[in-house]
Amino acid sequence: MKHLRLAPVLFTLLFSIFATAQETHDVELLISPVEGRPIPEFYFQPTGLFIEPGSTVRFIAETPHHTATAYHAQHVKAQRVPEGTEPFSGPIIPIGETWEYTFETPGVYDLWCGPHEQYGMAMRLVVGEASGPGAEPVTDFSPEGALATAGTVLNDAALEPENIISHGQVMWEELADESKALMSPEDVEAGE
Ligand SMILES: [Cu+2]
Repeated sequence: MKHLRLAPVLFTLLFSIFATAQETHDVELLISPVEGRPIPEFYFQPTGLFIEPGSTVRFIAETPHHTATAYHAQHVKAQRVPEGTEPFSGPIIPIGETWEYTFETPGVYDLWCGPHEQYGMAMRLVVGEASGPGAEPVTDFSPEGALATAGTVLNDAALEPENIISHGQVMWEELADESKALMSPEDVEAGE
């Protein structure tokens, strides 16, 4: 009889462990107009997200024509995902649809949106721990690095891996306006 009484407790415990590891997190792909500026903001929401290894992220195209693409050497970009991971990229997601990816290898993953990188559409996932090349600041703001405003977004203090870990997620609004200001690679290199 003793064993039978323990069974529900064990079941609950195992279920909660399983549920934690297999969690799915939503990230919205957004465009918002900015007052007094001809070009809107393009961003991932949340812009920083902590997940456990084995978790899935569902990218939701609330607005049209976005991708979620890894900063990977095979994409002719600075490597900003853990070494040994595949050069993953979603398709251009039609509005109202989703694309999912499961993150197995621990480390920092920086992602960009194919059509909107130069407008600052980049995000950071911390999978389990703050390790790998994505944990280092962006130093290349050229098209082969994290292009211009995408680089300044990723370098924002709110997106520091340890900050993402301690808060769980970081919203676009938490980033400094200066990090989101549209810049050319030359502007960034000149420190403007
Ligand atoms: Cu986009």
